[in-house]
Amino acid sequence: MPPTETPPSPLSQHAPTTLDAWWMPFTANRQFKAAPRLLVRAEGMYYHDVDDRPILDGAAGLWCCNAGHARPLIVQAIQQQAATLDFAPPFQMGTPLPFVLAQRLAALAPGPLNHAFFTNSGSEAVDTAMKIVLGYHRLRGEGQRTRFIGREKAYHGVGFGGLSIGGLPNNRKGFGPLLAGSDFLRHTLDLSRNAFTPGLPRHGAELAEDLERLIALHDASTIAAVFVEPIAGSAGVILPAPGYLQRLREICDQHGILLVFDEVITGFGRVGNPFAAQRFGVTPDLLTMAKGLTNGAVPMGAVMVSDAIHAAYMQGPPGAIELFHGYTYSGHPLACAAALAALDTYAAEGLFDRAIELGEYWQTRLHSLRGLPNVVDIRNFGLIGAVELAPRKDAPGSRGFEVFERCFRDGALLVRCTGDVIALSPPLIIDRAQIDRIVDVLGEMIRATA
Ligand code: PXG
Repeated sequence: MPPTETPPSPLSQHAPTTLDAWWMPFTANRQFKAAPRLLVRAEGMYYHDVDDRPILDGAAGLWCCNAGHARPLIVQAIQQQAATLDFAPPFQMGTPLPFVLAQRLAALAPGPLNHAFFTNSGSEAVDTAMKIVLGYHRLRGEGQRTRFIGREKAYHGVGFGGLSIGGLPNNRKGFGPLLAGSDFLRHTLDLSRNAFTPGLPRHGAELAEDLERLIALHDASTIAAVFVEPIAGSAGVILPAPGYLQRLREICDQHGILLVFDEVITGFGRVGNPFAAQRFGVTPDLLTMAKGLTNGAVPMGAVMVSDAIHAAYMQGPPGAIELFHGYTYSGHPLACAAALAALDTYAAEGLFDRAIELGEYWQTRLHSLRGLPNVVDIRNFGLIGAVELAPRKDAPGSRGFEVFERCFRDGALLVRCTGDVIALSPPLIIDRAQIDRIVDVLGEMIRATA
């Protein structure tokens, strides 16, 4: 066989003969299988589909691949680790890499967030954080603090914990009463006052006072923690007004309530700085992460925990297990190797600065789509963007989906659609010409979609 330049397509080895057996997640299975969109390889800013068309990645996969695809350090680290130590038990045994990674993350995370608990996903990170919070209050003699406060339109994954504090009706409605006692802050999306504002919205900092309403209703002594995404991603990019997160922090402090930032999307440079906590200057008590932690290359999540919370657990008889919680794959060697190489890549290429360096250009170009048919709002912060389209009467979501589909099919561009919002989160290695391309294609496809 003659040598080939491009690696063999996985499809040539494993071409599916039927698409029926895989029940795909968060997907219209029958619609997808009738006209599949299959990606078979990726490099840098581009995917390649089954026809080997390069597809510009405007979504970092699914908010994951912040350094782009097939990055050499990460590929090598995974390959070497797989050949050196594939797996070892993390319960009452250890391997070196999770210790190294936890230390690196402690240095990267804000202030006192110096301890990492490893999971395999964002959902598991959120559920883990909820359990750590409950145990912490119990250890301090405040075991009556069992109530969680989430926020309307929030996404905290699909475990029963994260669902219980999540605020997306479609995700919740099929699954019964969920965890008792959760309540919700109002969301901060307000097109009537903030539509087309470049960057953070001007109005809405006062929505943080909604926490006072919930405290008045439930009494602070019953509330364990407030969970928020600094920027909500899945709901279609919802930004906080300046001062909103600061005010949540103040109110939590006044009442002994823990504040948890879910940074599964905002972490690892998406808004400049390693975490949104640093960009916004607000330090939570716990911080959840996943996705960009390994650049999406191996599943992994983590919860960063403050010194005070960790210290509350590290007492009693030294032989006692401090937290009855963990996953077979907590701190998996391959995931840790990928994460360390991802952190090295981010550092070597200054990727945590990119969202700030490119932020203004991104903002100007995105807002040039204002005035196109059906565009009712454009939102941006860091290297996140959203173009909101008016829903069709009686078919909400169909216009957004059609634009997404057209971008892929006719524009060779991957975007994310969530309802009628087109969400954008390109790899941080993107250049200006590629930003232009995203905006041009998206504009063309919005025009082509009635
Ligand atoms: N928290 C947040 C803030 C997330 O965005 C999760 C938790 C759950 O992570 P896992 O790894 O369990 O999926 C997420 C996930 C979208 C989209 O449409 C976003 C996510 C997942 C799927 C779709 O933007 N985020």
